[in-house]
Amino acid sequence: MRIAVLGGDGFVGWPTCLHLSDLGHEVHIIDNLSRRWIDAELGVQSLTPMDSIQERCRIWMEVTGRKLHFHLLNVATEYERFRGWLTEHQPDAIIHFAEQRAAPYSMKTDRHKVYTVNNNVSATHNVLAALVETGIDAHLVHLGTMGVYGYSSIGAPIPEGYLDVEIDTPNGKKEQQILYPTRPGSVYHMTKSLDQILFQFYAQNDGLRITDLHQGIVWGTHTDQTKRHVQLINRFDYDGDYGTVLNRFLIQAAIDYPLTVHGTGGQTRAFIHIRDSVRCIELALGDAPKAGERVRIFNQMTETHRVRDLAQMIAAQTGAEVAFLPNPRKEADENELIVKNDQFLALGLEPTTLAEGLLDEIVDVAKKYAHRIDRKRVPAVSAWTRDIAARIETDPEGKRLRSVS
Ligand code: USQ
Repeated sequence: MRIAVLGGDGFVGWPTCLHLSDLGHEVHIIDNLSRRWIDAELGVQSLTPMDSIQERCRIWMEVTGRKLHFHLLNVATEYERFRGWLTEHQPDAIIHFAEQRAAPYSMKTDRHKVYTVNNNVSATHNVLAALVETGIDAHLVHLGTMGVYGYSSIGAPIPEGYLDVEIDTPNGKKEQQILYPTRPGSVYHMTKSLDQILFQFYAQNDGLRITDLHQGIVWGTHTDQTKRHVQLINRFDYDGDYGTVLNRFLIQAAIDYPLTVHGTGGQTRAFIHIRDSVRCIELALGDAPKAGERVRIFNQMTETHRVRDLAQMIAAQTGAEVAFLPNPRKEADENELIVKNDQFLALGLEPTTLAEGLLDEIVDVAKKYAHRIDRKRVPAVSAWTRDIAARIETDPEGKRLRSVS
């Protein structure tokens, strides 16, 4: 297949490109390199040293003999260029990662909220409008999030996208399936909720073939392909805005930094290893809906864990300290989470779980590159509201309290 990967330079985008190229697909990376610009804006860098996208593609060619095509293009702001690109290249599938993906970044300031909404919603809508206009029947696979469902404890498993409801009508009860009601917990998660409505409309109105992957928190860094050469290494975020919880705890343990649990750590979340993430995308590509069918929604996760259990498990393994900090986010202190993921299991996904020794691999990567970590960038300091901002802990190590005399 000829596959366009929008956002193919990012944390999941890059390993996905390598995985699909390895399977023999013709892969085109479309990216505006915004994630690299955000690093510059925030003054942080990936824990792992990343080469330029052109250099990464050159190395992949050298190692495998396979070409990765790179196109510098902003899908959110360069609609006509993107439409022209589609007409010229006629992809069979499009994988859409081209969205700002960090909840804390999206809540930093009003400017970050506006950027996240404009970028994410425009990118998605531009892809949909361009597919209709060009008449290209590509399967669109979108990286959505488990966070669209919200985190209230309902005591029932979260279905894969659609909820069975009974509606009272004058002729008795009528059964229907509706999109699971969204309850986003950040501006970022809200944009993915808006995406769902855009997909529903274009699948119904224009027969676009769309799959939406409701992905959990990705952990890990290496895949079989990124390990093939040191310059193919994936990015690894540890900072308070882009680092995600499990990867953050592991690097914190590696550099002897207290594990930064927000609140009581009673938040239960869904997780998936990066290797499974790229495999799921392969499986979703092979299971495209037909024109006229509703959007296919998969829950792309393999297990659920409570944040404090993760911290305690890592502390027990590594001897790290656990710090319970005021939560910079507005979220439930404690929640239960049961999630259905039957569709990927039925397609042959064999989940990689936390139990499989891969935690050590991440601690080893973190130790190897520990000299690249700026400890001041570890605390999460983006607050969800003004009131919360007033009580954020910016110094979990307690350095400012240390006597210098
Ligand atoms: N948390 C801590 N300590 C930390 C960092 C996070 O206790 O140092 C807590 C947060 O308060 C939250 C939970 O861990 O309750 C998860 O936070 P996260 O930063 O790991 O994940 P999140 O902000 O939800 O976002 C990440 C990705 C996003 C993806 C989402 C999947 O950045 O792109 O959509 O995971 S999900 O969470 O299932 O919606």
